Amino acid sequence: MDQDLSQQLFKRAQDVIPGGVNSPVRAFKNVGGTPIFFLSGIGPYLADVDGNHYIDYVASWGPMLRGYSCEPVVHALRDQSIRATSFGAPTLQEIEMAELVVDRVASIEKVRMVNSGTEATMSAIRLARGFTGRDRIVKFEGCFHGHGDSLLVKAGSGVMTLGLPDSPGVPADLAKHTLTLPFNDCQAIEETFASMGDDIACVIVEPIAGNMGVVPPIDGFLESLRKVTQKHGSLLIFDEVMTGFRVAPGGAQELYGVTPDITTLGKVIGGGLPVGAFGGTAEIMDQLAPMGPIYQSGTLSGNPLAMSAGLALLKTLDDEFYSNLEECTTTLVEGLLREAQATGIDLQINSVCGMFSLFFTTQQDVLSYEHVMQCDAERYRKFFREMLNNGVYFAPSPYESAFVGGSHTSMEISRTIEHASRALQSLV
Ligand code: KE4
Repeated sequence: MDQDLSQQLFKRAQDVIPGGVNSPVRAFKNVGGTPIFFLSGIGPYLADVDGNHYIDYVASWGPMLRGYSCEPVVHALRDQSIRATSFGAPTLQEIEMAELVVDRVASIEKVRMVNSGTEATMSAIRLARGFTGRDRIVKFEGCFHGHGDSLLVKAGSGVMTLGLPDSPGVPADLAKHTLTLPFNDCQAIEETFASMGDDIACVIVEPIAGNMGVVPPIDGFLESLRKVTQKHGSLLIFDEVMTGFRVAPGGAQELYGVTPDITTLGKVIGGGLPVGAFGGTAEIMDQLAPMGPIYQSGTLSGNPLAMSAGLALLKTLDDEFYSNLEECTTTLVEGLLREAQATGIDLQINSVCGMFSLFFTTQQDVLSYEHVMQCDAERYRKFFREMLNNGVYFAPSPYESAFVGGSHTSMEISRTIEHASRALQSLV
């Protein structure tokens, strides 16, 4: 596969952009080789600057739920852009977006728009700390919530020890307020809350982990988070930046029937433009300025272009969309597992509607960060490279989710399975 121009552009990019990319995971560090520079996309297909074409399963890390150049989104952007791209003042589209979010996500009575998932989770943490008057927060190993300082924290030496910075530049004095517990470990959460629950402002969790690959919650895990936070007056934050509007109309909270106090959203709600959001009960959300004392702001928050694109996409997501997405995801996953079995390759796949991950492992279940770390990342890298060379673009990291969208048809699914068969054989 010719990558000459991508290689030239990557070299040029590194002269003026740190690492040549505006977000680390794009640099292909986890899979080796040169990142692909893309030129255009249509439906489930991407074209790169060297003229190569790919069936895409990255979906820009989730936003492209209906594929690229989705007509309603393109038309909405065209119509809005000739009116104005930003006012820094209220618009009708912001109300329509808020009303749609409130309508679809049962736990949200009021919602505030921001410009990224990081802003959403950072703001939600501040809101929870301000609302409860507490500093301590709980997150989980393997879950990612963007690059806010309080969330770039790793577990201390023991399960209930204070957090340590997971990046230079994060003050130890801040990191110490963040506890990092094992995902899917009900006992750890119960013990932690028994010991210090009344000091904990909130628990933030990806209800379906998508940043260590897809790791769904085990039965009772989300319920245990809801129970202990309710008992100790802490808030439960579901980070649905990735799962929101993807795994079900009302997100993972609808799928699992557990109601958080605050929900963070992003990716899909912007239709490919920079958007994040956080919402919850009116009692909590009204603590935000200008209603309440907790400050949060943003020049381009609720930007009319992003609202128009997001609304255009979200309005296309009806029941038929989700049943097709579920069916498409299942067909692909079953096909990949069938080919792995036929090839004798040990492969597990975790999947939920619209998202899945491949784990090369002999383990039966991959249900924790520890399980993920025991998987064969090198095999993933070889599989990724083989698929890429055959025109199928999976996430350039074994610790990310792959995304099926509304524009993938049985043709792309069967072609992907065919290429996977050859890629898996190359691993034997
Ligand atoms: P952004 O700030 O990247 O918009 O959102 C941060 C974020 C928050 N919460 C969850 C569950 C997320 O998955 C993310 C961002 N996801 C990563 C990859 N899974 C975005 C890709 C990147 O970092 O470039």
